[in-house]
Amino acid sequence: YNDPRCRDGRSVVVHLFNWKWTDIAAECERFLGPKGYCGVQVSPPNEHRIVGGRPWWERYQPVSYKLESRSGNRGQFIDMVNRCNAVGVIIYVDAVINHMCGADAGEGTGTGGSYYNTGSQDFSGVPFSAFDFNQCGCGACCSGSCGIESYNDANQVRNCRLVGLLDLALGNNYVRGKVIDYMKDLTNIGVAGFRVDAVKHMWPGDLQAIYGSVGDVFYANEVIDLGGEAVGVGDYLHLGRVTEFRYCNFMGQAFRKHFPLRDLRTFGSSWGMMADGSAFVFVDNHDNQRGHGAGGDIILTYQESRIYKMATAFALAWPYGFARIMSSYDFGSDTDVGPPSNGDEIASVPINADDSCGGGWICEHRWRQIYNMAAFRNVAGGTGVDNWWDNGSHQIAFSRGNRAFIAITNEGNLNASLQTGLSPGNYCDIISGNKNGNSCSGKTITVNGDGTANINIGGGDEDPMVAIHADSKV
Ligand code: LM2
Ligand code: CA
Repeated sequence: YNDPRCRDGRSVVVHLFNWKWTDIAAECERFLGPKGYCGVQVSPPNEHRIVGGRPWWERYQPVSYKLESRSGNRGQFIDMVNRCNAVGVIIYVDAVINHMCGADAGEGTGTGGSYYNTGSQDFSGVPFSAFDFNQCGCGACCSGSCGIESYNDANQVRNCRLVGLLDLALGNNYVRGKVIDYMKDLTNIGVAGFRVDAVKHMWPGDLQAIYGSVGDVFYANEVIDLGGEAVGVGDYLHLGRVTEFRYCNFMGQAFRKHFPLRDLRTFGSSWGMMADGSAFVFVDNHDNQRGHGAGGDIILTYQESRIYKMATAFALAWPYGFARIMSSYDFGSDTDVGPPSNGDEIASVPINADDSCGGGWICEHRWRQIYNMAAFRNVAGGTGVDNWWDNGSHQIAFSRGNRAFIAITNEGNLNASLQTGLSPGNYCDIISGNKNGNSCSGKTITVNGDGTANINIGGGDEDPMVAIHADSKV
């Protein structure tokens, strides 16, 4: 369950949040495959509620398990999986299995035309009926309101309604069977794993039974745990990787200078985070980048691009956890707004000549400082941290064995002769440029016979860091 199943030494996945299947297929072929990304986390592919104004979060309100969503239909989904797999890029599905749509939805039809009625709790496209949900009352959900009133009460967290969403009775064999069929349909199509939504709100035993039947694929269990609640990440570590939300907070604190970068020397499980082999890590996700979920103002996003690039560079250079990059669309300050669209149809992602995206799509995964660091992580492979250096404050540098080296300053100019661990030669700095054959469009860094190099970074630079690796030699 913990093995991400990346192909050919790849190591970083991208969340193409709310992209259409046809665009993801093209992106695998034209960019993700060539740049060495491992895979894509896609938005929930199942039929969902249509909410007026089309907020992004309608995707988290399932109506059936038909593969008919705002991102496209079943045929388009299958074509995407096949085309991505063919270029070595795997697909993870965001599986929303804790609940169906909000109790407030009433009567209607979903994106695949299936009828639902939340009064009678009928979802004809599955079908589910009232027997299949945790009902209000101390038989299942014992909170007065039927919602989760206390996160100190594990029964409420698992059996009551998360933000009013009708809560599936996953202990019921019929319900489990429908969820298993859905997930197996996806693995049969060629999906390599799942980001499982709202895992904190499901019983570990139910998930164990479901995963046991779905089979041995990758699972990234989403559990928001910043401490102090009845349910935590520890309850799920036997079920695959688990999201490490503390990591987002630490990255925000570090690059906002709440503590010196020097302290990151020991960054890892000794900081109260889970073990390396369990962690699913990211600087931000689709919730906390817009103030949903946990984290608040400490979270770094594309909106503060300079320190976001710095934090992402560190995250991808540092050997802890399996890493996911967020790929956003611009939401300004509207935390509900859905993806760029032409009416109900999600807009295609236009690609500019400089590799960036237009049309309101941010495409962090196409920022050179980010995609080149994904390659850095591939090249570093399983090597450890060596040659740590710091100035006692906000300047750090380290190598990954003899494979890769990075230096970052978050305060003042960095001018020092540092041990890179690399073999002698000229290297292209992949932060400021790209290597093309034997030339480099950015800075060139010379590693001397003894492995040292003169590192000079302006503290006020837009990208106050340099990174080189075995494959960036020119
Ligand atoms: C998740 N992880 O555990 C997702 O990452 C998160 O994005 C989902 O919430 C949540 N769990 C449920 O799958 C989002 C969003 C909520 C939104 C729900 C359902 O953050 O704001 O709730 O999706 O669409 C919305 C309304 C809320 C309403 C609810 C039910 O914001 O006010 O509650 O729908 O209609 C009455
Ligand atoms: Ca539940």
